[in-house]
Amino acid sequence: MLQLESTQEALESIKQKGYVELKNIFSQEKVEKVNQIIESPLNRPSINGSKGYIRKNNIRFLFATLSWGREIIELYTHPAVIRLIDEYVGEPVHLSNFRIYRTFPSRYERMAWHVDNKFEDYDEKSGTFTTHLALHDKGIIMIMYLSDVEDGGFQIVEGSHLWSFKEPKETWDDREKDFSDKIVTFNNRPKGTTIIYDYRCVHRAKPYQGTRQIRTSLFGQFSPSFMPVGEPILLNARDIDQLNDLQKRVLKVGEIPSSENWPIGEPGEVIEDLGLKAIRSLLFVQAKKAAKRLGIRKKAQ
Ligand SMILES: O=C(O)CCC(=O)C(=O)O
Ligand SMILES: [Fe+2]
Repeated sequence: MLQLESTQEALESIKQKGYVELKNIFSQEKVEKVNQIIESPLNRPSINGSKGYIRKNNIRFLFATLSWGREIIELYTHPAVIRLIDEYVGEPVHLSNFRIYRTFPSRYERMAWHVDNKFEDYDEKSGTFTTHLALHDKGIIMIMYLSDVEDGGFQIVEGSHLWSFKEPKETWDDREKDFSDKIVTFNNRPKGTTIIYDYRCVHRAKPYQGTRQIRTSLFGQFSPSFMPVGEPILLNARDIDQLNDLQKRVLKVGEIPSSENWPIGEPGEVIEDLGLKAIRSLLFVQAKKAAKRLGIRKKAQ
C-alpha cells in the first residue's frame, strides 16, 4: 500500500519527470484474479450478444471494462492512488477514459508518439469520434501491466509535460530526433508494474514485432472537473451497492457520459478472427432457415 512518505516522493517525481513508476501497489492475488476474470472474454469477440473483446488493428479491448468484477473497479479506485492523483491535479478527479487491452506484436501497426490531454465526442449519425486537445490543465493517466512485459512496453519522454502543451499538437513522430535522448522505456517489467504520468507527456507503446509475446494492460485517464464526463461506465448491479463515496465520485455515478466507449471496431475485424467459425455459423443459419421453409424442421416459437 502506498504510504504518505512515498506519496510525497511520487508527487515530486510526477512534477519533475512527468511520471512515477509504482511497484506492488496491488497484491499479486488481485492482479491474478483480474487476469482470471478477463481471460475468456479476451478470447472471444463481442458479436451478436456474446460479450468479449472489441478488436482494433493488433489490439483487443475488453468490452464493458468495469462490469466484469469488483477487482477491476478496485484497480481503478485504489484510495492511495486516487489521493495521489487528486493532489497532483489539485482537485477531485473522475475516470474519463479507460480500457483493458491485449496487444499482439505486429510488423505493420505502430502507435505514434502522442499526448493524452484530450477528450472525445461521439457522433451517432456518422459513427465517428472527434478528438479535442485540452492544453492547459493537469490530468493523469495510469497504465498497469497485467502481464509480464519484455518488449513492446510503455515509453515516455521525460519532462515533456513541461513543454508539449505549448503547441496544439497531438502526435509528435515528426519531432522524435529532438527528444530521443529523453526517452524512458518500461520493458522487462513484471505484471503489476504501474506507471502514473501527467497526460501531457509525449509517450507511446514501443513498437515490437517478431516475438510471440502478448501484452495485457489496464489504462485509465483521470481528469479534473473542467474535462467532460467522458466514456459511459457500465457496471454490474452485483457491484453497485458496495461502492463507497470515493468510488462513486471517481466512477461518476449519476452523471451523463459525454462520449461513447472507445474504440468501436470494424465488424470485419472480428469476423476475420472467427475465421472458419464465421462461415460455419453462416451456413448453419442458412441451412436452418431452408429446413424450416421446406417443412423439414419445425418453426421455432
Ligand atoms: O499501452 C501503452 O503503452 C500506451 C497506451 C497509450 O498511450 C494510449 O492508449 O493512449
Ligand atoms: Fe496515450
